Amino acid sequence: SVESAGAPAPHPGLALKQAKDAKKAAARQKFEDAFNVIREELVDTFREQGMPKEAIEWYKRNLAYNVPGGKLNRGMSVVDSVEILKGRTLSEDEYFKAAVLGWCVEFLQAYFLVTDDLMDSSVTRRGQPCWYRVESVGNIAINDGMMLESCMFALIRKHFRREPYYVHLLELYHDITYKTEMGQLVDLITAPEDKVDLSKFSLEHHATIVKYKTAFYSFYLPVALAMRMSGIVENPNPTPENPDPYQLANDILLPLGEYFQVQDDYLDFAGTPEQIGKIGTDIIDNKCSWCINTALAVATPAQRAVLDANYGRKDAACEARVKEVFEEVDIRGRYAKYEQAAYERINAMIAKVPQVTASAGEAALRPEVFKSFLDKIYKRQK
Ligand code: DMA
Ligand code: MG
Ligand code: MG
Ligand code: MG
Repeated sequence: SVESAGAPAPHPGLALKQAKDAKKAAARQKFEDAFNVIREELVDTFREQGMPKEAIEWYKRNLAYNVPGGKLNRGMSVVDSVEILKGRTLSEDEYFKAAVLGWCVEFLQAYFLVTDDLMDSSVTRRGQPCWYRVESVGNIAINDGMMLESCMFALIRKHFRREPYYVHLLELYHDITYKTEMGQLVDLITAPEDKVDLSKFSLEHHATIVKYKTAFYSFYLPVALAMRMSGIVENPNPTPENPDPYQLANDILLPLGEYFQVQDDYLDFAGTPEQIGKIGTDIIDNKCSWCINTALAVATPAQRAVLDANYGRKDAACEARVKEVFEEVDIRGRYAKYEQAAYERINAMIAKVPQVTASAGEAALRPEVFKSFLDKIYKRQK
């Protein structure tokens, strides 16, 4: 037969996976191509202000070092969501605009990460030294971070100022930035460097922190932006059968974001730097993370004493003692259970989203928007 003459025929499942991976890679490439256009625009505008040559070079390096190179889940979700909401392939112009909104989320994220790494005294990010630790950057990273935020508003103004939903976009970026900063505040003051008090931690307190510092900007923001761009409006008279689409998105995406940050907390402990691109600092930083809260809930008095004596100390041996207790109380097994339960709980919420039958050509909030986001993060290893 034909098969026996050459190499064995590939397994049909494998061929499907390869086709899927190729499609994913192409989508990522297209999104990254949009970044090159956006970066050129920003640098041109910067140059036109008559900035000195060294400033132009610095600005370029800030953009190149801090904006691309992440997983791009948040940014690409804007594009994916616009496609799903509109229920069709986007025109080139629509694609680029959706990509601008997506890259704006990535700029916002870059701003948060540059400042977060300074405040968390982190060492590496995305497999390279944190920006503030790069030779001759130091505290200039604070201003560089703020400039990344300003880039976002400059881009929205340039590409959306004539759109009827412009003010909604501005309000979203402003409101969500504010909420994220509230979350960072609670995260930081719950983790004082000089005073470890594990009795202040709880899973409820953790839930508040992660909702504000992560869930709004990472999950609600990309989808709400896509909804605005697709022309979806609020429902001023919501009923259980016909809910407000923004409230509905909020109700599903915040739990999804909480799950995502629990993954981040778990990977801070269990992931290798090669895998997650950063060195975990939560134990040394005295963070109110999912791992310590889960351990505290089940620790014996002896284990609790070890945690009290070693958590939040700037000392590798203390960190190792805490990690031993995490292993003893089976944080790995408990996390696997948590992840499965979260996945099922969120899927059940998505299954209840009313199937809005949109009239032809009209965008509608479809459950696939949430499903696609959930499937991007389920069992993630980085
Ligand atoms: C993430 O907190 C939240 C923001 C706003 C960056 P984190 O410090 O756990 O993030 P990472 O683990 O990436 O430093
Ligand atoms: Mg951090
Ligand atoms: Mg932090
Ligand atoms: Mg973290």
